[in-house]
Amino acid sequence: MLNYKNLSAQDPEVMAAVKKEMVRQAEEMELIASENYTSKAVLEAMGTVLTNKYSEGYPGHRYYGGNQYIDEAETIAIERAKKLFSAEHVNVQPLSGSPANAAVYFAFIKPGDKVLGLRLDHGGHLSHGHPINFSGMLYNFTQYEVDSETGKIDMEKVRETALREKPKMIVAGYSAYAREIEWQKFKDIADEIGAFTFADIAHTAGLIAAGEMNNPVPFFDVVSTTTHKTLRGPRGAIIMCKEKFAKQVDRAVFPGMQGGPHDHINAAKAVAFGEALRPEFKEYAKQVIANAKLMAEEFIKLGYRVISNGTDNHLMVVDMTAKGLSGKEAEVILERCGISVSRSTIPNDPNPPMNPSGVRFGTPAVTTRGMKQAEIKKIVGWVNAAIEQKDESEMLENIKTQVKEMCLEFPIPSI
Ligand code: DSN
Repeated sequence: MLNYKNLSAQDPEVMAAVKKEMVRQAEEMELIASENYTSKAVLEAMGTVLTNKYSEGYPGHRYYGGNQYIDEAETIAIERAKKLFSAEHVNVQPLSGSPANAAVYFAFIKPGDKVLGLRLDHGGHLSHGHPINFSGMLYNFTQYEVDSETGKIDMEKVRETALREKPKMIVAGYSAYAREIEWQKFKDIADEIGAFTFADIAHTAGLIAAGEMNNPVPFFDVVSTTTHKTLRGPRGAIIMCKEKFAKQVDRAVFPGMQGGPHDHINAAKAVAFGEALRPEFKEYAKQVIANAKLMAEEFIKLGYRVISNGTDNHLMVVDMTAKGLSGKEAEVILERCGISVSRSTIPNDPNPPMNPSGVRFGTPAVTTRGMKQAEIKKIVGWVNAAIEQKDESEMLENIKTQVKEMCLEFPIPSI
C-alpha cells in the first residue's frame, strides 16, 4: 500500500476517508464504464511539487517566472499526445471534459450558432447540447438520435438532418454508445455543408490510442478527450486540432476559459501517455474490448436486451425492463454486492433520467486489474443472480463475499 505517513499523522480525519475509499476500491468491483485505475507512477506525478506553480501561458510563453521545468513537463505531455493520436497540435491544459468542450465551442463558434449533437438519452453527453447544460443554453443545438430498431446511428438520417439544419459544427463521440463511429461519414456530411467536425472521444480514447478503434484525429477539425477513462491517466482533458486551428484553440483554453494550468496533473498526463505508447497498452485495450464483447454476449444469453445487440468498445447499455426493475434499482442492489455500475437511460426511455430503465456496464477497470474472460463470465453470473434474486439478502451477502475474494486476487495497481 502507498505510504501516506504525513497525511495520516497530520490529518487523521481526511486520512480515514481516504483509507476507507482505498479499501472499497481494493475489495469491490468497478464496472462503471468511465472509471479506471491509474498506475502508481501516474498517482505519484499527481502528488508532486508541480502543484505549487502558476504558469499561465504555454511552454516558452508564460506570464510568470520560474517555469523552465514546467515547460519541460508540459512539452513532454504535448509531444507524447501528438504521437499517440497522430495529432498536429495538442493543448494539454483543459481541466476536465466539459471545460475542454466549452473551450472547443468557444474556439470555433459563437453563442446562438447552430450545432448538431447526439441526444443525451441516446448516448450523448450533457455538454453536447442538453438544455440544462451551458452547451444547450448558449448554442442552438439540434439533436440527432440512434435508430430505435438497431440502437445504432443511422448516417443517412444524420445527413438528412445536417442538410436540413445546416449547423456550423457537427459533434460526434459519445458517453453511452457501444458501436464504432463512422468518422469519415461525419466528415463527408460536414464537408457538404461547410461545418466544423468535433469529436469527443473521452470514452474510447485509450482504445483509439492503442489502434483498436478508428481514430478521428487525422481528419476531424478538433477532438477532445478526458485523460482518466480508457486512457488510464489523471483526471483531466486535452484538445487536439489541425495546426491551422492551434492559435484559436490555445486562446480559447487560456485566457478564454481557464487561468493557471494544473501542472502536476499535466505531468501525470505525460506519464500516462508514455504508458499508452507502450506495447502492453495495446494488449490492455484489446482485452478491454474482448471482455466487453463477452460481457454483452453473456447478458444477451441470460435474456437481457443489450442496446444495439452487442458492443465494439468497452461499454454496453443493458435494459433492465425484462427483469422487472429500473436501472436505479439495479444500481442499488449491485452496490449491496460490492459491484459499482451507473444507471443509464435507454433510447426513447419511458422513465426519467434519475430513474431510467438501463444500466451502463464497462470493462476498463476490471481489465486493468487483469481480469479476463473467465472472470467476466463469473461477474455477469453474479450480476444476474443479484438482479433476479434481489430480495434474498443472504444471496446478496454471498455474492459480495465472492466479489471481494475475486477482487483481492486481482489487486489494483495504484494501491
Ligand atoms: N461522467 C462521464 C461518464 O460517466 O461517462 C461523462 O462525463
